[in-house]
Amino acid sequence: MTNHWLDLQNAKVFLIEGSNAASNHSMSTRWIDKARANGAIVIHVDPRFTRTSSMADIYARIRPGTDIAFLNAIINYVLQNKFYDEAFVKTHTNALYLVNKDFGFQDGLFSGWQSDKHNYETATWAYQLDGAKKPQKAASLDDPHCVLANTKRFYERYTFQTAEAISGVPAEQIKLIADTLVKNRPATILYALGMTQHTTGVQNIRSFAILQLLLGNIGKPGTGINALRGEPNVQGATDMALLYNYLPGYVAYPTANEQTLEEYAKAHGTFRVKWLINGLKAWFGDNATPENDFGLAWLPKATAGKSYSIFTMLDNAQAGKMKLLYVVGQNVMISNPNLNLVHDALGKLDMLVVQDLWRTETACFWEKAGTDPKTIKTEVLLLPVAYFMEKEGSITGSGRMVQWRYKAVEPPGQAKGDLEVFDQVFRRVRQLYQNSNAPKDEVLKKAVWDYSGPDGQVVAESVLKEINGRNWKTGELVAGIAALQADGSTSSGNWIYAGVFAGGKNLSKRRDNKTDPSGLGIYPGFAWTWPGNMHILYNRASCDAEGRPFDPAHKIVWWDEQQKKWAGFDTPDVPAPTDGPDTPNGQKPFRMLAEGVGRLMATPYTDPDPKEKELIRDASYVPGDGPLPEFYEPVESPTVNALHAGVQNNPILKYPRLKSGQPIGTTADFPYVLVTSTIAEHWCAGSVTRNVPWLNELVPEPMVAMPENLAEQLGIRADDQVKVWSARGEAIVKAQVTKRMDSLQINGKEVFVVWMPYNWGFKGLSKGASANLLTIDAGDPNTGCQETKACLVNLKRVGSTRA
Ligand SMILES: Nc1nc2c(c(=O)[nH]1)N[C@H]1C(S)=C(S)[C@@H](COP(=O)(O)OP(=O)(O)OC[C@H]3O[C@@H](n4cnc5c(=O)[nH]c(N)nc54)[C@H](O)[C@@H]3O)O[C@H]1N2
Ligand SMILES: Nc1nc2c(c(=O)[nH]1)N[C@H]1C(S)=C(S)[C@@H](COP(=O)(O)OP(=O)(O)OC[C@H]3O[C@@H](n4cnc5c(=O)[nH]c(N)nc54)[C@H](O)[C@@H]3O)O[C@H]1N2
Ligand SMILES: [Mo]
Repeated sequence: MTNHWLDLQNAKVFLIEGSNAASNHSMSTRWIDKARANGAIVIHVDPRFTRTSSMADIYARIRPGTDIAFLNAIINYVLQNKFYDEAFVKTHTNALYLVNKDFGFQDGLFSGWQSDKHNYETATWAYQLDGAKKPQKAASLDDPHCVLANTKRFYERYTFQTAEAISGVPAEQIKLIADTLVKNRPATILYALGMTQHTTGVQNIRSFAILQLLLGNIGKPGTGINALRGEPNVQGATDMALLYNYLPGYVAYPTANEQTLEEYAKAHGTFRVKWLINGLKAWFGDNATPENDFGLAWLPKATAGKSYSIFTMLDNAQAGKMKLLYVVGQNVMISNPNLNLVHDALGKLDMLVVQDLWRTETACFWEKAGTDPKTIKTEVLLLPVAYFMEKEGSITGSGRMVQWRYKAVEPPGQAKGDLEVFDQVFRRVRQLYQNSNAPKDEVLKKAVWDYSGPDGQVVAESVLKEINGRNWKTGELVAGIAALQADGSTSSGNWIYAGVFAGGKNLSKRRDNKTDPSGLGIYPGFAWTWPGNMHILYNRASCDAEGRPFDPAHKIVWWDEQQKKWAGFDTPDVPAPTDGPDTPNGQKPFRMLAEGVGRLMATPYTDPDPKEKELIRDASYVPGDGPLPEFYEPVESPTVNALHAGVQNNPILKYPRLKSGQPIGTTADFPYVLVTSTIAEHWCAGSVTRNVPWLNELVPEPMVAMPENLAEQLGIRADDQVKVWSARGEAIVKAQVTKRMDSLQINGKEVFVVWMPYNWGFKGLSKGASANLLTIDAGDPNTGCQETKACLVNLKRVGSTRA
């Protein structure tokens, strides 16, 4: 989230798109309801009418995978009619920056397309630079080469009528939604999996960014782009480098081209190298010195441009190239798409280690129906672990708030907390390698590993202390990011968490829910929010160029002329608190981008470091599939791309990845669109909830939901047994015939969408067919996020469950 949960109460409009917040983030409704009581308007865009739709003033039914067409029509309307916030756009975005004159877009492809390599050369997307390698700016927004002009030209094709033909949302309704957003500010956007689980997932979110930047809806109370995160600690997990291409704190993972700190700085900038040095110091301690580049050589290096996502792992397992897979808290035999292939891959491993609470479908993959366990050579080890109330530690929620949780009960039997398991595994592995001289094993020998208290038990807080960081000479815990140095005198396991343990106090334990000086829901003494206890990111953008709040009645930060520093109810999001609006640092509301302003076009730019000859201060990354979001059909689609039939799907996508096991179905055999998701009554893979009898009573089995008109066509009645099959697998489940689903008119043809929950499998108290037997394992080419919100299936009645 750019903003945070309590801030939802400050919005005048909610655009909830690709999220069933009322079911899956039910706490959000407390703050949405508070805003509604003050007259806020709720817009919900979803292929299904859900509990969230029932709280909406405007519900728009959309075809899965077509949000870019829908959003681009709104953006086009804003641009054509100059409904954008001109002061905000000129000061806080790259609208005035001049773009390379060779930039263009034609027939579905941006300039720089390399058909042999299947990707883009991005030079033509770049800014025009001056002699000091700084971007050149136009005198006015009318300059035909500025970002805003390029953006406007790109969006012209997206009329309300075009968007209706692609998405199924009626043109008048798109206009109504656009007008509602234009006339009522601030507006906030809430999104989740309906937007991300697509082969255009990153560009879906880019559309949100462009819309909110144009409307001036960033950095202020009641605004923002708010990802409602999933698993309780998934925000914390991604902060701590669960993502394969990052070290903790979203610091680019070093590749084999970056063997030294200098090479790393050349590629990623001196800004990021500082965080890397503090990380290395935290991980390797006294072994990390300036002379040995703080032990950078000991970190395993990635191959540049290679994906290390779960798909790569499973593809490697499938090809027999992976020996051991260690699965912690994930039930891949339920939650990954194309499950028949996953099953095949697990059976080709030498060993599978599962660290879980239960004997899950993954731990028991050899029990799947139709499998002869004798043909599987994989040895499986199950390590039983404690559940959340049986251990202590921190949880970071969607609003980046870190909260401490305490242990309530002892774990049963031999189960141990994950931290304790990792501690024991690490110590034993290190023991095994103590006599090795191989360079690749240095990482094991040189790592700092001491998380034990006096009694030898691991102490969770000692991990949080390492994450916070220390002054390496005095041993004192650092007070915040500003204290971190690039010379090895400080450490921090994750720079964005520096300050969580300021003054030796675990601030994530704080619980002051009374003190809110802003009156806007910012409680600085409740827990601790990264970075630096900042609740609203980009909050510098809530002020004009001079540092005065655009909306004095809802101010959160400002430039204090008397004190000569940035001040406020929230921690100001500025590079340096004493660098005023008359300095370059005072005009960088988006300081994590090399140019410091919000990007309407995402152009490649590296910022030269004035202090370091030949090095850059910062490099910013661009999505591989374009500087602006273009609509492409899902891999399996019920229609042709209405904008450019020659480029049907995301052009940089490489799918299928394997020679077999990844077939692509077409409408001739699979006429219906399947969307999958979770339900309020079960949790994800269902490993936990399908073992709770009360929840099984609420929703005892999986189903396929379909509209009444489709059920009638196929002769299906409610509760009939229905076979659902795709190019990859089949499932037999109960029919749910419902008015909540409906068909859509797409490119002049009727298209039917059906839905299945993905929470079932063959273990647990409630068993049922897995939806992921049907889904496709194509992923967004930038992130690898699976396209489990759109694939093609067929349906047939196979029997009745009625007496
Ligand atoms: N009770 C409960 N709560 C949960 C979970 C749970 O299992 N149970 N899971 C947690 C986890 S891990 C996560 S990630 C979150 C998920 O939270 P959500 O993202 O809300 O979950 P979904 O229901 O998968 O997807 C949201 C909506 O997107 C819609 N959708 C599908 N395709 C599209 C599309 O192309 N465009 C648009 N506009 N909408 C689309 C779906 O119909 C669905 O209603 O919930 C978390 N909360
Ligand atoms: N078709 C389709 N597939 C999807 C999705 C979809 O919308 N559609 N959503 C996707 C999303 S967003 C997600 S997050 C995934 C979720 O998929 P998974 O992560 O596979 O599912 P979970 O059920 O949340 O949890 C996995 C396991 O963690 C175990 N567990 C719980 N607590 C602990 C603990 O403290 N320690 C350890 N070691 N284990 C623990 C549980 O017993 C469970 O077996 O599914 C994805 N798959
Ligand atoms: Mo999730």
